[in-house]
Amino acid sequence: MLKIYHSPQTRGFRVIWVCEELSVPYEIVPVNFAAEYRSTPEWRALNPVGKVPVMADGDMVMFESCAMLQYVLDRYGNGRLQPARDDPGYAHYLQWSWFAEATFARPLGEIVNHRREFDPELDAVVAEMKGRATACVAALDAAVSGRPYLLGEALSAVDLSICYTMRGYRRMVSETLPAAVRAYFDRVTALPSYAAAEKADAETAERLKG
Ligand SMILES: N[C@@H](CCC(=O)N[C@@H](CS)C(=O)NCC(=O)O)C(=O)O
Repeated sequence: MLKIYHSPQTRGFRVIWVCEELSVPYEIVPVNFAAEYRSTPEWRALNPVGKVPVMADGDMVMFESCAMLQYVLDRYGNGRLQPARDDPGYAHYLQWSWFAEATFARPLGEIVNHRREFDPELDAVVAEMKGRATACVAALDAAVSGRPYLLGEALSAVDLSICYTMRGYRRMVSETLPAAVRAYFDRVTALPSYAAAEKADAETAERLKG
């Protein structure tokens, strides 16, 4: 069974959500997010840069959340939640898959990193990062205008990945979203798999407390 090494409220949520949507069985291994634990040789053996999440499938161990999504889709998805390679939507599937982490999540991650290192925070740095994230939301707003999902009529894994990042945007930058992206976010997070992933996330938090 897939093992997802996960700390609550972090990117492992993406993998849990996709497993829930595909009904792929998985087990969560709760991970203490404290920097001290993430710098131990034990954790670095699983994630050499000391971040979360990690996913294992038998002897295969990997880090990078969006790569995990692709692995789960390719290995267990039976063609669900992604267009076929010869589908005209495949190029945009790739584009938004990378965008979710490399472009949209990046400025949000920089805000978190900056706040961890600088007290008081430098307002100009945070404002710059918020501006970059907001430009991503504007791009998404245009992309989902007049269509239910990023690729058109069909839900795909990019919607889950992008909406995970959007949660961080709403928490860190603004709860208010432009109209089309707001409707899109509400639509995707109304999936039963989202509630199931939230439940799994909350249970992970409980297990770490106990
Ligand atoms: N690109 C990586 C980013 C991983 C990442 O930054 N994870 C955060 C939690 S969501 C983390 O571990 N942050 C701790 C740190 O950077 O020190 C991925 O998608 O897996």
